[in-house]
Amino acid sequence: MLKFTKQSDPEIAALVGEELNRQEHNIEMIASESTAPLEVMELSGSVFTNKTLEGYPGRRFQAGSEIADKVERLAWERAKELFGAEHVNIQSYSGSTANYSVFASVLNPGDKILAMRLDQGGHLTHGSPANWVSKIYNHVFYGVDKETERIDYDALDKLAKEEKPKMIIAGASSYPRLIDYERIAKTAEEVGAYFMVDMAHIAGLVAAKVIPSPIPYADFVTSSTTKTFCSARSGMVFCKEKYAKILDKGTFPGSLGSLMFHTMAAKTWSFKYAASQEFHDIMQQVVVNAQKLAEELAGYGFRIVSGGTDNHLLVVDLRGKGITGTVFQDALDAVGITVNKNMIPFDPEKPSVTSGVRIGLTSVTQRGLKEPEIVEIASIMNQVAEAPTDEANLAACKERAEALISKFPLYPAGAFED
Ligand code: DSN
Repeated sequence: MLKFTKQSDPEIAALVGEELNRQEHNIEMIASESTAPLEVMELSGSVFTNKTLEGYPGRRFQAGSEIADKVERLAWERAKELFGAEHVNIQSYSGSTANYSVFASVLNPGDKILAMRLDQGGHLTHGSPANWVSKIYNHVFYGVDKETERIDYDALDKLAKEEKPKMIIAGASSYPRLIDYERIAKTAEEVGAYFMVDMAHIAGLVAAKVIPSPIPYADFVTSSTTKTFCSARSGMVFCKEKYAKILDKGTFPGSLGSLMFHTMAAKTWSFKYAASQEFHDIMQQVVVNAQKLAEELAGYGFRIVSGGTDNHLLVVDLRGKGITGTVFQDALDAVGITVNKNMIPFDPEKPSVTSGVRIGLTSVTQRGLKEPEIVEIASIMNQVAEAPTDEANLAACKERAEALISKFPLYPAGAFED
């Protein structure tokens, strides 16, 4: 690995080695993470990084695009087939820019967007005051029902009828349940709003047909490609054919510049891989593992937000254990289990503290962990929660975590040897 960098810059090469070592020895459970297959790593580092291109196949602004054009066209065909979509644009650099390109395509400054509250599962780019979109558009927010902790569709519908937004956004960063796209699409149609779904977190599960797809219901579906989709750090947007031209124009030149063809090549590979039985089986096991972890943690007295999960993640309310999200996140980090603190719905704590953690199962499932290992992880987590500042306890938990994960290599042996 890094044959040339090791010679010219041992310092940065060493940091890459350290990060590989960290990932190899840690139980990575950040819900927005996955492990990029080696092919994604190869293609992301390929000579396509040298090519500057703008525009679309047959309509480029720079010469020398013949081969890149073939890549983009191949990606379109594979992506449309995989997701059953009428149109795709794969030029986004990330999930965030995928969202921006849809906004640039169909919205005007001052337009109203109805989206999910950030503190109940939504995303920064859907209208957080901290994100620049809040300076351009007006945002109103829906959330979850206090009892069920699931989206309150009646309240969403009522709000949409009062506020008459130009766009309704569904999709979230920490929502463990299926979303009723058909129902929100009906509301959007009734109020004359565009319906956009940000499926960044669940794109892999959707591609593998393990959970329902938003594509038949939404005008636009955006996504990053790193999370459950397990591909390059990049993005994509799907839409109905009737919006194809406007989306492409809103993407380039509307909101993006020259293309990142190295990650487009990697995504092209992933559109093929995601149709495989192997990928399907991994995605199915991701959900099984998430449900198993929820069940086991509940058995130890942790409260699982909404009572469980239908996807790759769970949100755990720690108040019953008398600890905050920050304390649990840091204690787990000390034993080699990586999660993030997370607001629970109607959280009494500040975002910098939180009452919960969000746990994702994608990376560990890719490494081959199944139910018996998930039972062990839940047991370690419980032991950590019982004495999160006791160094002897954390040392014992670290030993258990290392013993578990060392049996499941992150990458095949020798993958990064020169
Ligand atoms: N939205 C952030 C997350 O879910 O972790 C990054 O994608």
